Amino acid sequence: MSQQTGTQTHQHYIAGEWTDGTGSETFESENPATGETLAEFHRGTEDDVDAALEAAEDAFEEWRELSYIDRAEYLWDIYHELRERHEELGGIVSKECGKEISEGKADVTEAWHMVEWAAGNARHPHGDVVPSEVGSKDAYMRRKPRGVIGCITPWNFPVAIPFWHMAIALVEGNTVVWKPAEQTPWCGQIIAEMMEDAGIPDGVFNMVQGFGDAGAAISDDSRVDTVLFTGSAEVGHEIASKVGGEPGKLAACEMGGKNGIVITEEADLDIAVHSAVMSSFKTTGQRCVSSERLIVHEDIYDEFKQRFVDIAEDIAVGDPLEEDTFMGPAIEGDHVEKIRKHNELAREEGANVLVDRFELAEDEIPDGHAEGNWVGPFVYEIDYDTDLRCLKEECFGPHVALLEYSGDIERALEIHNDTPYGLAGAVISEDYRQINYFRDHADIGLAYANLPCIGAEVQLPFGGVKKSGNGYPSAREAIEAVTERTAWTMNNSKEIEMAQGLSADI
Ligand code: UN1
Repeated sequence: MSQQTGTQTHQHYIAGEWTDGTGSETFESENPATGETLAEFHRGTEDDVDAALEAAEDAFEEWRELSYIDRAEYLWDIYHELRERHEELGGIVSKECGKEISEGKADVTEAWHMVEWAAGNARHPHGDVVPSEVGSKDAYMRRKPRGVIGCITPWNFPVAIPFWHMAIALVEGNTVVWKPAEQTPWCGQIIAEMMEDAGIPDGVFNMVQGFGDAGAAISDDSRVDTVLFTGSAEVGHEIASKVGGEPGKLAACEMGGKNGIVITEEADLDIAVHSAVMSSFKTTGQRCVSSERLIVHEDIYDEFKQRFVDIAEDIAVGDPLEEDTFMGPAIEGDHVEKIRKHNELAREEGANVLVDRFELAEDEIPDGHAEGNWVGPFVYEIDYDTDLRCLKEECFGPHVALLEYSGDIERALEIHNDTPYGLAGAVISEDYRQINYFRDHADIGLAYANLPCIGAEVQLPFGGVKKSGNGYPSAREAIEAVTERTAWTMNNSKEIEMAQGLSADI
């Protein structure tokens, strides 16, 4: 499938075959900037998931016997295809999920970075040689695949995040059953075609298109050894708690955030404003690492506020396929309503609203895009109080609070850490002591200094603490979630000698 999606109803990919599945329902992918239908898909059922899991189980024994390097060969084909089709795929990402075009392309770039990392890692050591107390013993930590990995991915990085999960799972010798987000099935279709074109053996990779019920059928099934989930906190916590009750099964979930940027009295204001704008409004605030709280020292508060507000008033919201657009639309109508509710909540809790472009003016909406899910920046200031819900609940939109603080970096960190989440954050300061204090005390998984809090690279761990995370489903740390460790100890002597001075006499 290329730029033209055609009229057929697209299928699931199970056991190396394209199939309509067992259900009678279909669903559509829509361009969030125009409301236009992009393509139609069969909606997966529990029976379809069942067939996919059976195929993945059957394929596991042969796949695990291949060498790491042979498994990685399949992924290298995909790496080249992602690079060759960069422009085209970037455009499809932008069309299907509304991200502006440079972000659409960056999504594809991040995908090939992940594939490159996972396939390249096949040639790296996969265990440890460990000293033994006993001279005649060899001790090692060795890894082996866990089995069937269930992958459930979000719409906002519809190409990169599936590869975060699946590239590592596959190279490590597991088989996969994947459900793409229901908002971005077209990207799912293209990835499944790539897996097929790369010649990945039947059943090693399976894709079922569909909604939460298909996702739950994957995560609830006892044939799944690990669930990798990236998405909302609500679903992630449900998966983590259910799976946690099943011995031997693992879940690694990365969820949202209520991310904050601390801007101290020692900040370079150009960097502060630039970082805050990028973090709050890129992807229309719909990254799990987007910032919704700017915690600014009183000495520079007024100047920062003026400069930030001026940009928020002006920032280009529009057609994601136009180069000079900064923010595309929200993903869907329901999400626009959710953002509206968050804006209202802030007002109810006493916000002084500085910018309200929630309803774009008619002349701001590009021609032919009246049906798009448009929202613009909403910026407010509010006196910090630990009881305010608007400072604790994630909006996942261009909705940002300015919080003025007085005192030292310790005070800024008290405010910064006062959310149930802990994914990403940044400190803007020219004072290394403040920077290092933030690094050591911010309750988050991804911390930045003098940078936006978005844009992590795949060779770093990506995950959070508190309500944001439960293990790492992505990037290099995903290896822990998709492999078992074997402590392997071997005797080189004809005698048995035990560690801990344990007597071997019988
Ligand atoms: C997400 O926010 O949902 O760090 C993923 C970043 C990207 C990934 C974001 N590499 O901004």
